[in-house]
Amino acid sequence: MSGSRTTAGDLVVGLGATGLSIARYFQRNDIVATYFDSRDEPPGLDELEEICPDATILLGDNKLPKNIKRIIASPGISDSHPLLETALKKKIDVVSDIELFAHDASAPFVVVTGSNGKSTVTTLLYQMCRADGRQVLAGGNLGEPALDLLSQEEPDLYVLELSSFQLHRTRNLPARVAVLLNVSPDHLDWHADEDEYRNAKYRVYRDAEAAVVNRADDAAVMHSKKCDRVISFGADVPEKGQYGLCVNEDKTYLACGETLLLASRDLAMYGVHNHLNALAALAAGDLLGLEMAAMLQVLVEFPGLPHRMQFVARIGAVDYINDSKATNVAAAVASVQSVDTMLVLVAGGDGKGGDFRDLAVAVEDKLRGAVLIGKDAEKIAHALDTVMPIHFADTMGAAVSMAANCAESEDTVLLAPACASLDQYTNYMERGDAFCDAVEGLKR
Ligand code: UMA
Ligand code: ADP
Repeated sequence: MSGSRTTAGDLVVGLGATGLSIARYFQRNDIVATYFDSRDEPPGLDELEEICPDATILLGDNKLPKNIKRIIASPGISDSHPLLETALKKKIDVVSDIELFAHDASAPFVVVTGSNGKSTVTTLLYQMCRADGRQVLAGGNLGEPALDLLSQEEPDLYVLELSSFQLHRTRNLPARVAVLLNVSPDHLDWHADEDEYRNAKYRVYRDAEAAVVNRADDAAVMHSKKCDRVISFGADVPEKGQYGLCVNEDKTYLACGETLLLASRDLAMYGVHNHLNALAALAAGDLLGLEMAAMLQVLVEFPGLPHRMQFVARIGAVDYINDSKATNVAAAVASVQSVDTMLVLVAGGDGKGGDFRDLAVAVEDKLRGAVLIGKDAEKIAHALDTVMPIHFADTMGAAVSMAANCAESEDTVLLAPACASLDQYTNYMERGDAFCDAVEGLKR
């Protein structure tokens, strides 16, 4: 089909996982594009040359090429990059890979977003769909880039995890169901301000048929009213047809209206925030018509994803928990609130412009001590403003041995960084693995 290749003036920005998925998508559709990355040696360069050997590739140059009509920008690069700034000033359309996905997907899709809990709920919903016998593919911000899903056999349903970066650049998103879990400040180093971040999240409801909404968030409730069907979830007692928590004879249950569904202690996942994640997944499954029994079975069996409240070891009557994926303040607050014992907190990294005061309030009555790592360690120490001991460590090995020395019998040592890992590690997984390895090292 090389005779019918079209050049529409597309510029693909970023040669990471997303950029390569766009290249494969364009190649499948016989579209010729120009490719750009601000780095001299971007990670996907060799693979791009294999996917489309004749593509024009521009590296490290911040100038916008001529005759560009549309930019498909990778999520990691913000609008403040000079090339994108120039393009936006010239009113050139800057879209995400999700815009292309939504345009081309012929099977229905569910989208899941929120500041925290996205990956957990996306995975729960994926497993619930499978348990109900549906053919389902999941991806997006978690796992496979969305456009790569389109090259596979068409499923009954796609489940996409979406970040604020992706939503910010998506105009049309006619989802079968849109799930917004929660919104708390994050990524303030990427978005122009907190309003832009919040609006990106609320955008998820704009063209959706049905919505799952956190009823504690008034703004989300207002935005969800655009959808034909709405089911809410929350930690309070639910009204008819809504999802929430009920206490019956001293036991807390996940419930739909007055119907008690499952005792919360029977959930395989740990932490109160995961009750909310389970309720949101049930509400989405309800809107999709999934069997309740199949969904509940998933909740009883799914232990949670690695690096999220992951129990590592019990050594000398101290529990060690890895919540490396707590990459912002609200997530770390949720982890701290899930621990009933006194704790030694291991935190720090790149704070992305976040404010650590809420973390200080959350740990106030249960902090045995803190070990701080990474770029924003001093900032966290300043916010904690505690009489309890605070240590600083250059490596995770040193941090874990300091934490072990500080902990007393029946305490918990919790890695809940409240920060991104990128100042010291390739990603949160590498940081979590370093924590687990250091804990294993304590046994020797
Ligand atoms: N970059 C440059 N110059 C460029 C383009 C990118 O320096 O010209 C840098 C970015 O600043 C960033 C890095 O390259 O530091 C990666 O950016 P990217 O947009 O190329 O990232 P991808 O490899 O395409 O991965 C992205 C998501 N990454 C981000 O949003 C930062 C992945 O989510 C996602 O899995 C993947 O697309 C597939 O959809 C990761 C993530 O950290 C897990 N997401 C954030 C989060 O969950 O908090 C939003
Ligand atoms: P995301 O994909 O949005 O980062 P994850 O499901 O990977 O979310 O969970 C990341 C971290 O966020 C967890 O380790 C936990 O600390 C916190 N978290 C998860 N769910 C919630 C929630 N519903 N509310 C607040 N914090 C949460």
